Amino acid sequence: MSEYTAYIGLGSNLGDREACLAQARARLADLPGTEVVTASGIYETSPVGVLVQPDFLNQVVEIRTTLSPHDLLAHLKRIERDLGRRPGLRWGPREIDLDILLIPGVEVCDEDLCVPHPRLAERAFALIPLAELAPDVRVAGVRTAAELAQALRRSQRVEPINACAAEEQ
Ligand code: GSY
Repeated sequence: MSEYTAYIGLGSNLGDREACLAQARARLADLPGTEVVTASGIYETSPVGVLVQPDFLNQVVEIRTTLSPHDLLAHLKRIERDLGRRPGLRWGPREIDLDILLIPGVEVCDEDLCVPHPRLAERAFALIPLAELAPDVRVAGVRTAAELAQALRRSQRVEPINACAAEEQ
């Protein structure tokens, strides 16, 4: 497959959250045919979905890859398992969550994978870091990541904890 850009959402709210994100970034960089281009800052965010659970750390990573979207998904699921994630409550706490948020120019939806992520346009914890990397990327057809992030900024707590995370890459 020819190389394309994908934006991956990272989230952790169990264990050493920063270490989980760092290990996930390292594992993404090791995937076949894949390069980590850049990473957003890390944000502490209030949980969405199941509200009574620890706060998350969230980040978005931009990659270039030749893996097909379904192969990429399979690798992400393996990394989640390797970093300790076990099946549990659907929207409950987890060491690591890796989602394909967006692949510019690509729409896929089947029983295994939907890209763009179906709840991206309502999730400040994903949109704010995405807008840091790609403010002009179109998320829901007509609106950009920056516009959607701005609209949600006050409704969900999303606070930067580490403005220098991108420099580690
Ligand atoms: O879909 C990602 C897992 N997740 C998160 C998350 O990463 N951050 C916040 N703030 N809330 C969440 N709820 C779920 S489920």
